[in-house]
Amino acid sequence: MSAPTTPRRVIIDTDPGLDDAVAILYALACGQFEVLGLTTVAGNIGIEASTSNSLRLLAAMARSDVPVRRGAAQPLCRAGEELISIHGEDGMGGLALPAPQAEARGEAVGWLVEQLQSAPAGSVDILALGPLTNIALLVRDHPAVAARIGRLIVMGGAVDEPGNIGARSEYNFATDPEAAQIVLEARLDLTLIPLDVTRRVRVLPAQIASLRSSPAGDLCAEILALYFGSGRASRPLHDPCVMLFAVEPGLFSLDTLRLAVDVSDGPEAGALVRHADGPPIKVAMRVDGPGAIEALRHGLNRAQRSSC
Ligand SMILES: [Ca+2]
Repeated sequence: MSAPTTPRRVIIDTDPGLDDAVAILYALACGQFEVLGLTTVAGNIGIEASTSNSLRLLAAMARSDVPVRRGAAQPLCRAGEELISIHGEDGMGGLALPAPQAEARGEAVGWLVEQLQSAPAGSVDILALGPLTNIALLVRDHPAVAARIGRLIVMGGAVDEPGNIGARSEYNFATDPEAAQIVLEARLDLTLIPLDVTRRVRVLPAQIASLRSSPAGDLCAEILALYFGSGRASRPLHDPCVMLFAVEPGLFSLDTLRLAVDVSDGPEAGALVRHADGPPIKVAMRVDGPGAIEALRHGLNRAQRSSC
């Protein structure tokens, strides 16, 4: 185990989304993170629903003390798409969540600047679970502040694995290819968590019941039941892999790859391509899938065991 001994200060950039929700629940429950706030981005659903879902999820966990800041409503240069069929009309598969107990105040990028400037350089990590629009705006408009990010762990892209939007393109990067390009070229302490590993962290229906021993685990089990829909033998946990890498990096194996992002207008926009002139990027290419599911279960259930 290589878990940090003190909670790591993190900001979660997110577009919930069912697998975002599992990732956020884990982050709140596992005791390894001090979650400074959630910044929202248009992705699985539009920015208002993404923000509302974040607030409702925090309300369900009695964690409305965690601030939510509304982020980018559109990709940097492209028309946004409403792909609500992925996670149901509200982006959460119709999950029953309480009304928000707080409001989203201010906007995401300005708040990120405040947080990063007021903390020691390198002491705040960003866990990015959606299109990279907010992070690209931070890099583009405030590069010196972006350089103060500790670790930036990003779910996105597909290297050797087929895409989930196009034959080679993954959803988060395909939604805003230019943002992905800006972030990959920013020379930050970036680790990429692509489909090559997230498709191998799969939960089975028979495992859902084992999550039910804490409030976070109960809600996670409800979410996963919706995520399965009907008749699927297993489901990949894309976004939770970001949190699991942050806590248990030993579950993953990294390669350093030189990569570029396809920013054409073609059907593979957003696809990652190996490119000799591309920036060197740390990429998780292999994972202990069953170990990752066990780490998820352990983290979700921690709150019950320690009564915190
Ligand atoms: Ca997401």
